[in-house]
Amino acid sequence: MKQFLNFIGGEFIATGKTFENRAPVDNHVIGLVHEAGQKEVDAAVTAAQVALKGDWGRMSVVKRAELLHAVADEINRRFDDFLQAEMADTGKPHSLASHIDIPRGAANFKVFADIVKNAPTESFQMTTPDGGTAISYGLRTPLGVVAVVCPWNLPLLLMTWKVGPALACGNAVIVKPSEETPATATLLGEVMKAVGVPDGVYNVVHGFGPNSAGEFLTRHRGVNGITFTGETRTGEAIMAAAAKGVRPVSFELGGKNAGIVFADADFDKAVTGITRSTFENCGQVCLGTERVYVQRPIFDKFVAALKAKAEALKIGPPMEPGVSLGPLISAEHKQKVMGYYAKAKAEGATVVTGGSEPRMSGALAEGHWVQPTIWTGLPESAGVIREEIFGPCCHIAPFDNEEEAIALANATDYGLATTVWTQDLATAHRMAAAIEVGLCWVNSWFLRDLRTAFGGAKASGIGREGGVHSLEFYAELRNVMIKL
Ligand code: NAD
Ligand code: 6OD
Repeated sequence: MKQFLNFIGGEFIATGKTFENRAPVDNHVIGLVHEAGQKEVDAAVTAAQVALKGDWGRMSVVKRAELLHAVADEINRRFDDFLQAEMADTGKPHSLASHIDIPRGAANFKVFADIVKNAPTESFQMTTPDGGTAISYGLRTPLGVVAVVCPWNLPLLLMTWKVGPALACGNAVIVKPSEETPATATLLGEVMKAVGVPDGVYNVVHGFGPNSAGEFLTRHRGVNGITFTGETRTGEAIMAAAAKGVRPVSFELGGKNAGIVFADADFDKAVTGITRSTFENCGQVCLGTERVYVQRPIFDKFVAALKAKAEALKIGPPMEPGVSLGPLISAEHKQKVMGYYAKAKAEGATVVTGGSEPRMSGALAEGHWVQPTIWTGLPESAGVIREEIFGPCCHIAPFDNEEEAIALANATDYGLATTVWTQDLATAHRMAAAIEVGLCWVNSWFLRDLRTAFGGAKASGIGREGGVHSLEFYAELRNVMIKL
């Protein structure tokens, strides 16, 4: 039986307490995960603190950047190991994991190594009250020990999106992967060891949230900052933990994102774009579209076209040719999504397509499959329009004009992302300015440039990461004033 061990101070550590890691495609047991308790979390914090005082703390940014490039190269050399591990843990299609998850896992190290190496700080010269001269400049220093608490939907991508810049800035990290997806964070420990990242710089503690590794880590006073991706409700609990000791947080949280399609949009591109934003990764993308608003003249045609696209998606396991829709992550998550499918019907939705479970054969019948689903006809007060579902589903409603579309898009506590489809540049700019989100895609979705700011407005997050914005969290900016 495969064992997923903690990685602390450069050693793989077993504990007396394990839990099962199950495959979403057929619910078979992939392996046993060794849950970290308070003792292992304490050890990880100590290992990280020791690393900061050792070679890592003294290493030049150039040398650090070289090591992080080596990490990326080693991930690419072991590409297939990471790919197999990610597909086993998540059940996501090979086409997705091989084009997005693993390549981004490597790129996150290279991009942030280069950004940190090249990012300047400010510098001023001034005349002092006594008529002399002083020069001041900014100096970036590491935050210290950074806790990285991760979700399960894009495990390697989202973890390295935080670990890359944190290490580039000279911090030591303790990663708490999701209990659902322990594999790639563990594998990354082997990579760190192989390329010579000093012991204690990268640590992994496995377990759950409350009364387990997640809570022990985020409450630990030896942790100097917490970067978290996950549900808004979990963010509230972590923020309360971080308040003790006034430790900074960077949060990427939930969403209930609107997709807006104007009548002048390139119709085929808009349908393809909304198909991706609604169904990719089985709807388990925080940036995904669960509310679609389509301008009335093309509403019926758009609903019919999206229905055809949804029904053409091939559901199946990662390696089956042509598959574009995998399972949901867990039985618990399937229960939640199916609960919303039932709720939509109870609320009076017209089920355009889907709404139930696909029939899967053999061992796959034990997997966590759901049909891609489209609803129409609900009032904006309906639960499936207000609450984040995180499944392959959306509600489509018509709108008549720009003001109405803006009001509909903004009528939510969340503010993560939107995707707007129009060929009118002026409409696009006005929408981008008016919709209350951290990320606005126009005629595209999930198109990423890692030098740009990424994060959520309103209840979708705190802070921005990406490019130099990551440095604002992972480094303390010290001002040095020198009187000449
Ligand atoms: P989750 O909040 O349930 O769990 C995320 C992580 O937090 C897990 O590792 C979990 O063990 C840990 N955790 C849970 N309770 C904790 C506690 N009290 N203290 C410390 N740690 C705790 O989220 P999930 O179900 O893994 O992921 C799905 C959610 O993540 C969705 O809401 C989605 O929108 C969001 N998400 C947001 C972004 C973004 O960039 N904004 C990206 C991906 C996912
Ligand atoms: O692309 C990224 O950097 C990123 N953080 C994506 C988040 C996806 C959410 O599921």
